[in-house]
Amino acid sequence: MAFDYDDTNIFARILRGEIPCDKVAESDHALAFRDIRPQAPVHVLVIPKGRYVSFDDFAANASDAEIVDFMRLCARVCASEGVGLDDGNQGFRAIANTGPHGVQEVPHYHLHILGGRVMGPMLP
Ligand code: DGP
Repeated sequence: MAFDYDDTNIFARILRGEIPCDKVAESDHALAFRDIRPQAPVHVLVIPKGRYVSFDDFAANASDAEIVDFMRLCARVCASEGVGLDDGNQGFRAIANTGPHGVQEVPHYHLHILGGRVMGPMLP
């Protein structure tokens, strides 16, 4: 996959407004929306607005401002969805599937926030 960004991926199309999404929250540099195939009562995807293929692309190449903004939006989502520990909730799982071994389907970096039930053990 390298870090070659494909502007036709489905999340790029959501960001351009070509495809609708069930928006949860938005910030200057990031967007949060519900996964179309939810795996838990809470299943939100948080994506940067910038053109980053994967977790490692984002971590290596996004600006400090983009990274902080992204993480703060994640915190806002956890609070508003009622899963953030800070509010006395039961927590969540955050997953970034990355590349072929991570079984990443959409080549635009996204963090899955899953909650509302006890998660199973991590797969090997
Ligand atoms: P992955 O790349 O494997 O981390 O998973 C991508 C996730 O994106 C998967 O859980 C389903 C979700 N997804 C795929 N297409 C769409 C879409 O058009 N809209 C929304 N909201 N979610 C999508």
